[in-house]
Amino acid sequence: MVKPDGVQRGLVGEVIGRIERRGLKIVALRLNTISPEQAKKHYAEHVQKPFFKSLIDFITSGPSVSMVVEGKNSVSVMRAINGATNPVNAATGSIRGDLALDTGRNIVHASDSPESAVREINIHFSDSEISEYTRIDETWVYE
Ligand code: IDP
Ligand code: MG
Repeated sequence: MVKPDGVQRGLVGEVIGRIERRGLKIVALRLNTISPEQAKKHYAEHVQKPFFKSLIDFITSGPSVSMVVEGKNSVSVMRAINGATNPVNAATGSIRGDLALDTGRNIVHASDSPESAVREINIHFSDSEISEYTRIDETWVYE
């Protein structure tokens, strides 16, 4: 997900470009303002945290871009593309390490496990919105 700060800062293309160039395949994509209900489900694991309310207010404050991406080791690769949660600790070369300074404005979200991915995809997409296709470069990306 490109969070509202990424959309406002004009970084949608930058984020999507990094994902595409890495070789991951975008199979679903939408720009919209997510509802508080969706946001609370999405961040349910953080309901007890002191930053929960500000996180929900922020993530629902304007349009964000939700995506489903597929590929070999896609969860760990996506997390590395994004970088550490706190941009101070995010590696240079990652989205957060190159483009962000504050934990509460860290531009992107990515699921932290295949199980979380399934759960989160179901919050944001219906099955019919997810496309199955072969990318023309797959034989050059995968051995
Ligand atoms: P992640 O996005 O790297 O998976 P999580 O720990 O799952 O990080 O936290 C979800 C989001 O909540 C973070 O991306 C960040 O925007 C926000 N967040 C996490 N910890 C803090 C904090 O201590 N203060 C403010 N916001 C936080
Ligand atoms: Mg998380």
